[in-house]
Amino acid sequence: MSDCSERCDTTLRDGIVQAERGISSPEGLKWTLYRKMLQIRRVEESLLQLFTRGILFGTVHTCIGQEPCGVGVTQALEPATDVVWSNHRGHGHYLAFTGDLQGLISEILGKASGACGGIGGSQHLHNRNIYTNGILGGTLPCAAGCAFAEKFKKTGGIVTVFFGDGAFGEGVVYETFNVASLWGLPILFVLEDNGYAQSTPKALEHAGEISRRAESFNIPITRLEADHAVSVWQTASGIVREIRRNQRPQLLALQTYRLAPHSKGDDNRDPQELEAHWAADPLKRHRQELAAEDAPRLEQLEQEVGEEIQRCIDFAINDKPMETAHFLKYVDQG
Ligand SMILES: Cc1ncc(C[n+]2csc(CCOP(=O)(O)OP(=O)(O)O)c2C)c(N)n1
Ligand SMILES: [Mg+2]
Repeated sequence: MSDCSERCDTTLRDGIVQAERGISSPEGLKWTLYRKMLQIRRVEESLLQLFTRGILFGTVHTCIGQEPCGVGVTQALEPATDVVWSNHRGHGHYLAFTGDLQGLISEILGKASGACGGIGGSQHLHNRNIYTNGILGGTLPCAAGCAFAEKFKKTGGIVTVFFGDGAFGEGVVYETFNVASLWGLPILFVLEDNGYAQSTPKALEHAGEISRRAESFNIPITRLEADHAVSVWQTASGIVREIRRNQRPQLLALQTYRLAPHSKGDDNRDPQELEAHWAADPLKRHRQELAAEDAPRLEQLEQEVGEEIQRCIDFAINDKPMETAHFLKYVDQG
């Protein structure tokens, strides 16, 4: 994978430079955040199309509608030193944090140029300081371990872990809250509460207000409607500063909504409910604000985003498939 990691690092640096450019002014930031959200939306729409065309296999969980969460929170982090853990719905977190478009698309298509050489796929993304895994709740203790390491090594880095409302059904979440609070770990728990775990509405699964459960572990909670990437960034920035300073965990509970099916075609939600949420699509709202500011700039941005994605898809489709030989060394040959 040496070629791949070289290329990924270059893309990662490009992503960081772009992010730094965007943050130089609040106005620039709004454009940067929109570019990231749009890139995520268009990539995931393309993935669904590739699946329909039989070019893409396996599972794909999109974050369509939830983009302000990953984009706003990761913009508040230090891309070089902080660590991110994400779950089965991790494409957006990965793209927003790394900017590694080619690595993501190739990875999901199972190609050698993927971030993990194509072997990890949609749910097992890794690039330097970001890790994703589909085991619900299982990422939280891993994130706590990383946070312990950052604290122990005095790197100044903090760890962010994204998880959904469904993960609150896993006991390991509470064990992690306990240890994180007891040991004073620099960790930001980000709950993306979209009201459903696959096809189960939250009210059928959880008693009480789930985010309040962190209170009994002495973990401060901030609740926010994640309908605008700028407000998510603003809130997350304040929390990140506090965690860096006092080396204590916090929970950011984001209210959000998944506009697309859980995975690909599996959706049993009320069509009227869906329609109402599509009307409040945070990407559309953000776009309207920018269109009023500078329509030609917006048009150019959208064209660039679309072309870049198409180039990466074409490259991935023509790339060689993942090479499995080097992984077989871990297989017991006896
Ligand atoms: C330990 C475990 N149990 C079951 C699953 C199957 N599963 C995948 S996603 C999901 C629902 C997740 O809901 P939530 O945490 O709210 O995240 P969302 O999909 O809404 O983003 C389930 C049950 C899993 N991946 N891991
Ligand atoms: Mg959920």
